[in-house]
Amino acid sequence: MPLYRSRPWALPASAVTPESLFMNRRSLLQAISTMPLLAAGASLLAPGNALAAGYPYPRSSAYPPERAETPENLATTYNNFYEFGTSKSVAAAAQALKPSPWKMVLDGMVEKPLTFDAEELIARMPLEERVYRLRCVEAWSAVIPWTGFPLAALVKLAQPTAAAKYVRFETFLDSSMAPGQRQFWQPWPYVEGVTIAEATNDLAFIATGAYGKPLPKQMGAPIRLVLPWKYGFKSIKSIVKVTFTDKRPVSYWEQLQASEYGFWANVNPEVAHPRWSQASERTLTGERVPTRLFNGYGAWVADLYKGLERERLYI
Ligand SMILES: Nc1nc2c(c(=O)[nH]1)N[C@H]1C(S)=C(S)[C@@H](COP(=O)(O)O)O[C@H]1N2
Ligand SMILES: [Mo]
Repeated sequence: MPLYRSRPWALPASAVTPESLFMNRRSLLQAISTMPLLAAGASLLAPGNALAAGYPYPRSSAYPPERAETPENLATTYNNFYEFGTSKSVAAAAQALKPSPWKMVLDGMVEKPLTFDAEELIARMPLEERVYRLRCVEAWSAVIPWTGFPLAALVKLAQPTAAAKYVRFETFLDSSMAPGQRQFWQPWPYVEGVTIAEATNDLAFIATGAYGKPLPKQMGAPIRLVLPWKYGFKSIKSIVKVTFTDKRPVSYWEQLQASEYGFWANVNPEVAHPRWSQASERTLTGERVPTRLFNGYGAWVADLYKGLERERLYI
């Protein structure tokens, strides 16, 4: 036993990490951290600024709205956002939401889980404007100009493995910010899900803005889903987590009342909700208009459901 051991922190020159190794480790760290998601220059922006960059974005003509756009003052004052209360007048309460910074996780059956801020993601995605009809299961409807990017682009970024069959989305969980989440009998956080085929359909959209501006808090800032052929509850707001999985996600509403709110929830005027007809809808400007199969988007999505006729596709 030596009387004197060299101090372990006094490293010999040979133990100093060679530059090449250091560089490798750094690129590895970059690969597993958020760096690849940063668009050039995005890191120089103060938090929050990137969310507002570049508006307004070019409007796509591929999705004709066919109905008059809902005035902004109506679409931003008549909302469902149960995290902030069960009334339609949640806009004021929702101002407690803090959309920046906004940490997000992409995980589950993917090549490599990713963590990033919503701003980094948005700065990297191909933003465009799309005017979509929105049909709530409660039989009211709106026509909203969203800004965002195809959900397919997020799926591509995630690189799901062949085993993944569904995409599961989760809203934030923070009852200090969202008083609705103090209702312990409700199954928080809000969860939604779609199949990979639905997620990669052209219509499936991730919205980061509305009415030519970043999303107002009550519409699900800073990032939400928009699935215009499904009842509105599928269009989950304020997403913090996207998980690829082989298990069909059970949504917030399905947990509360599976007989009334199922996994598929495709709009169909001929399949009544257990408690009311779905034949027509009331627009936010007060007109009564007929409801259409797939909310009028059958040309895009009807093929998704071939061979699935035995499923409860319209609840
Ligand atoms: N996290 C979360 N997402 C949600 C909801 C909600 O309560 N919480 N409500 C849903 C319902 S029922 C509808 S109709 C739409 C309403 O979107 P809007 O308020 O932007 O029109 O958001 C959906 N997304
Ligand atoms: Mo809804």
